[in-house]
Amino acid sequence: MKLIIAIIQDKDSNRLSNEFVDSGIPATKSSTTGGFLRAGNTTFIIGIADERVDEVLDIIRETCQSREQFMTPPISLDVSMETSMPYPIEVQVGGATVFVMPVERFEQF
Ligand code: 2BA
Repeated sequence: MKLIIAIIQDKDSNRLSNEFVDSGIPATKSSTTGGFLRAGNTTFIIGIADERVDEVLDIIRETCQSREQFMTPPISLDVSMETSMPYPIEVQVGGATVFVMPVERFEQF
């Protein structure tokens, strides 16, 4: 068995939930926040048999799009105490960031 943790964009989360339900893939969905953009994203936790891992990864790959996003860094004061005006920077946010981990033991009571 493997534990899959997939961090995806909020915009793709409903479609991905529906795909998992249709395919009989059990998943837990959690609202999370990206450390860099500090914007909401969605994390799925999926416990799945080894032989279905590729199926799960294929669904994630097909459902989650990569997008460009703009972020404005916070206003900062430089050493001369002058404010430097922040300007938006473009960031490519991936379709999904996925971790696949071995599960030592799985119990449901
Ligand atoms: P955020 O941390 O909000 O990052 C959003 C996007 O900003 C990232 O997209 C990346 O393109 C860019 N980015 C992140 N850190 C950066 C930095 N120090 N300098 C410049 N650009 C930076 P993704 O790489 O596709 O990541 C999307 C989200 O997946 C991340 O949101 C974070 O929540 C999660 N993530 C990505 N890599 C991770 C990791 N190694 N461990 C845990 N979570 C991760």
